[in-house]
Amino acid sequence: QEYTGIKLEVLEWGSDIKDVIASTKGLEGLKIYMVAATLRPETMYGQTCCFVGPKIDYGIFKVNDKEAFLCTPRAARNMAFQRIFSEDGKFPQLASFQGSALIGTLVNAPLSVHKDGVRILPMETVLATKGTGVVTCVPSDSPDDYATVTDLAKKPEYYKIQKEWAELEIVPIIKTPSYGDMSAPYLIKELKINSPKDKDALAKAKELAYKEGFYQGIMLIGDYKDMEVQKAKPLVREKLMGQGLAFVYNEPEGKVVSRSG
Ligand code: ZZB
Repeated sequence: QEYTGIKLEVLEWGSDIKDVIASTKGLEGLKIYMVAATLRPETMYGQTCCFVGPKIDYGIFKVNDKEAFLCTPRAARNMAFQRIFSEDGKFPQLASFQGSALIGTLVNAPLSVHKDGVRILPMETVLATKGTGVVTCVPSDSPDDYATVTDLAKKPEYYKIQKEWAELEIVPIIKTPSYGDMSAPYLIKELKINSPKDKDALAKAKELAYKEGFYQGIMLIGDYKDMEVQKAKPLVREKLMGQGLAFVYNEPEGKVVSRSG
């Protein structure tokens, strides 16, 4: 599986992790990025938050003299063998913690309409065995993301978050003939999905949204407005790569675990 790694720079650490970061040696002078793995770079305009699995282990890994990446150790290891880190096969770990510690951290989401940044929020269904363990949230076009932000906004105390973190405006990114200009909320309603735990229905919604978005979608925003998604997708990816905010990340064969299976 070929993903695009999206670099979300940390702007402000959440209260639970601030002290850990302050006392961690080796971070001085490094920009730290949460790295999200996506198959849909063209949807980055619609990012409203970024998810981590609260019980998953994460680390900060030194990439080179300027940058460090925050992701699962498994992803850092894979990246180190894809010439993403300065020394082949090496991925020096500077810190480690669980995802729950990151909740409330503010990050810059490249291309997002939310220019002041978006918050790190918990998603129970994030898989440690896929991508980077960091999932950027696009509720207009990802049914899983829409179901999760809806649930988070309903129970902010339970999730120990501020309600408004889960309620950033959802803007239309892609227009499709069958599902209108926001496929995810449309499909969630159509398939009567009530919870982020509704696994089978969400897997179906995801597949439908993928197909319709890719084959029939038209961009509604950004540099490639009015262009077909099929054409815009590689252009958005190249634009982000040109800005140093994205890179190609390959998931090794045989280790891909899909959420539906
Ligand atoms: C942004 C985005 C916008 C995504 C969208 C999807 C959609 P797949 O096909 O199963 O490989 N993802 C990435 N890593 C994980 C993880 N560790 N655990 C759970 N989910 C993860 O799925 C790849 C997609 O699953 C990625 O692309 C990411 O969400 C999420 F509008 O990034 B995506 C219809 C889907 N729309």
